[in-house]
Amino acid sequence: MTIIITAFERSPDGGKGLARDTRLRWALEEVGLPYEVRLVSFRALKEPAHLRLHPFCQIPTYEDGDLVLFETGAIVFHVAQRHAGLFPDDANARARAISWMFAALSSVEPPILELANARLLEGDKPWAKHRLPCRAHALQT
Ligand SMILES: N[C@@H](CCC(=O)N[C@@H](CS)C(=O)NCC(=O)O)C(=O)O
Repeated sequence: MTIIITAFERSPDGGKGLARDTRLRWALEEVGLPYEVRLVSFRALKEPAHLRLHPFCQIPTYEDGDLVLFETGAIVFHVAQRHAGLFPDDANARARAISWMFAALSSVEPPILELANARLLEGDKPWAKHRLPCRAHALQT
């Protein structure tokens, strides 16, 4: 059964690969698993067929036969557990790698996203200049 992941039909970065499906592509390619990509439009994200795959109507998703997963962290974790090449064999080293997976998603990604949103979505607001240092500070702690 071929693994199928979803990605944006028209990604906001103009197809440069900066959406979160990159994480799955990277993990799958590292372990040498073939996969197909189903491209979805923004409209299709909200339709029942996609909602069955992702409760928050987002990409990426992962399908492998009967198994459907969402959340990049969970998907990469699943791939890393089942296929050699991503996790170290040593139990403690593996536990440290898992710590870093959680850190990436819950400590590193949120302030980066905040900063990107502050620049891209709120940069033209009159209060943006004052708000930006607060968000930048979160990245330094
Ligand atoms: N925590 C989720 C975030 C998924 C996410 O934010 N996906 C974005 C694209 S990178 C998306 O589908 N945005 C469209 C939307 O939310 O309407 C994960 O890591 O999988």
